[in-house]
Amino acid sequence: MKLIYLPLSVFILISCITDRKEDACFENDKKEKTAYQEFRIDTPQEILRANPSHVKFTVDNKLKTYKEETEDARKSYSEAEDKKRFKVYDDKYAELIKNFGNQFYYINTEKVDGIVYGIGQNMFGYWLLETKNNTVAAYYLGLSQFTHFSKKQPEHFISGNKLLAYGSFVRISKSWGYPFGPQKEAVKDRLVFEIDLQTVKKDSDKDRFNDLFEKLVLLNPDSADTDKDGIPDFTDSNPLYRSEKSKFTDLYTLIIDREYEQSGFSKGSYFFTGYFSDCDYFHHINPTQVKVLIYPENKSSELQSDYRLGMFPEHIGKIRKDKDKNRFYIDYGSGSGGGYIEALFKNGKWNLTKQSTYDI
Ligand SMILES: [Ca+2]
Ligand SMILES: [Ca+2]
Repeated sequence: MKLIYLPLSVFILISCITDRKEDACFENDKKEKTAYQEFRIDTPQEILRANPSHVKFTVDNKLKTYKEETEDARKSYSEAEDKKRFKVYDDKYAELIKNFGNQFYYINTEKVDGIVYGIGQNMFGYWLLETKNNTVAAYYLGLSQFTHFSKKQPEHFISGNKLLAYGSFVRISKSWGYPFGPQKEAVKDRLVFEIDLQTVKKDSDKDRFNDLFEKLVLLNPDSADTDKDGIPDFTDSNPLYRSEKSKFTDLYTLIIDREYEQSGFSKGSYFFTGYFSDCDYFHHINPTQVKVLIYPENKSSELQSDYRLGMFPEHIGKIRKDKDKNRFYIDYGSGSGGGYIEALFKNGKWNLTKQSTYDI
């Protein structure tokens, strides 16, 4: 009897896995709802409670509020004034631009004992940057989009193991405002932040992503190769999942590469774009034009809410089959609009056509 049961149970197990993959990757005939979900907005108390213990803050009434800051930023300048402003920026941050390119927006810089320090901002929040001769390092400060660093910053911001910065705590008042990301409002203003750099610089697995960053994005801070595919987290374009080659994995890879091949911003060790997907083919992509962080839908609640709100500008849907067995459709949507991608598989290659059907 056992001889009969064994192959049968194996068969059932395999067919279950296949079905799950089918369901997660392909649209079925029942019309599914994939509408955008508005996330719950954190309360001011929750934001203050979420402040990590390595960050202390005090109030200095001489500093500007977030509202004053953003009003200043909205001021318009003449072409000549703009040119001058860009030149001042390029000159001030020349050393950082040389080493980190345009993957960060630079906020402050200072040279101490031959080391050029900087503060940079990207989609994750704020980073401490260091360049000394030919070695460069960037450390995520553990302060994310809930913190706004002001335009005016202390002239000397590095002192021993402390980093000083001026700013506010903010909350996201609306999840996506195109093209500037989430809209924000102040929770607590005129703050002097004092950040403990010993915590910030901790990199347990010595893979050049500090522990605070790895915890934020759910990489393993104790393994230099989270997905165990032989490519270290730091250089892996898809560090949460091992890359595989298959017809539909190649399709998702191509969709994302196409989206980013023209983007000068996407080149850099600290630049990522994020996606939620339950599709196994999607998980194992191997993009060459941008680095990706992909999470199954049920991981959403494990992510810090500000990260979740700021980091996932696009949605790429499941695959829809056509009567023509070589033709497929995939819906996409972002803060600026959406539509579908028509994918034709011919002579072992994918041909994509993108059709926009709505703008926001
Ligand atoms: Ca690390
Ligand atoms: Ca890896």
